[in-house]
Amino acid sequence: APIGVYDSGVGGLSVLPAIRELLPADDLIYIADAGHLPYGEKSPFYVVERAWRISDYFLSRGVKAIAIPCNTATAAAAAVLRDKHTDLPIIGIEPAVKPAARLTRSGVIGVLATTGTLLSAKFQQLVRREAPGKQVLLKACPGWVDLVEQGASPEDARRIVFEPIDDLLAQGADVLVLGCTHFPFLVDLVRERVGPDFPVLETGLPFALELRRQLLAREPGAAAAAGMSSALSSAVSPGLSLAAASSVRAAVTPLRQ
Ligand code: DGN
Repeated sequence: APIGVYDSGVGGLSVLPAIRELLPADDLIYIADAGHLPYGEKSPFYVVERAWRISDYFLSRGVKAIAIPCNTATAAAAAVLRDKHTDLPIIGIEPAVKPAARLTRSGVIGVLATTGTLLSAKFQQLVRREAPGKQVLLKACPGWVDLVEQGASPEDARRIVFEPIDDLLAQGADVLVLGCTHFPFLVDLVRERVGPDFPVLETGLPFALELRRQLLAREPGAAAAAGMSSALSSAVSPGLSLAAASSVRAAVTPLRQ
C-alpha cells in the first residue's frame, strides 16, 4: 500500500529526499493542495477541513499511513486526524525548537514559520516544553511561502529573505529554525546572509525517521529496527534551492476540489 503525503503546495517536497532515502521501496502519493494555499494564513478550521477531505481521498486509495510534512497542517489537524483515523499512522512535523535550545549559546533562538504554526497551541506548548529559559523570537514569513510557490526577481527574493533574518540577528539569535517545509528551498539565500557555519535547522530527517519507525513497528518482527530517535535534527538537505522549487512546481499537479 502507498503512503499518503500532503502539504499546501510544494513545501513538503523539501522533505521528500529524506523519505526517499529512508523508505526507498515505498510508493508515495503526494498531494500539493495548491488550490487552497497558503494554509499558514488560514484559520485552523479551514486547515482541518482540508485535512479531512484529503485524508478521505487517501483512504479511498488504500494508504497505509498519512505523512504531513507541513508544520501548519500538523499543528492544526494532526491530532484531529488521529482521532478520526485511529488505525492509521499519522505522522506530523514540528519546528526544530528542541535541538535549537541545545545549540544556542546566546540563549536567543529565531523561529521562522507561518502565522498558523506560530499561533498554534501545539507550537506554544513545544516552546514551553523544549526551550524553557530561552528567548524564542517568532517571525511569521508568509512572503517566504509565496516566494517558493511563485518565484521572484533575485533582488526581491533577497529582500524578502534577508529582512526577517537581519531582524532576528540584530536581536541576538544565534540559531535559526526553519519551521515551515517551504523554507528549506530558500536555504541558499539564507546561507548567503548568515554564512556557512551558522546553525540553520529543519526537521525533514527526524520526520522521515519517525515515519519509518511507525511503519516498521507495524510489521511483525521488525520492531527492533525501529528504535530510532525522533529527537534528531539535521541541517537542511543538500540540493534544495529556489530553482529546485520551481522545477518541482512544474511537475506537480495541484489538487483543486
Ligand atoms: N509548508 C507549510 C508549513 O510547513 O507550515 C505551510 C505553507 C503554507 O501554506 N503557508
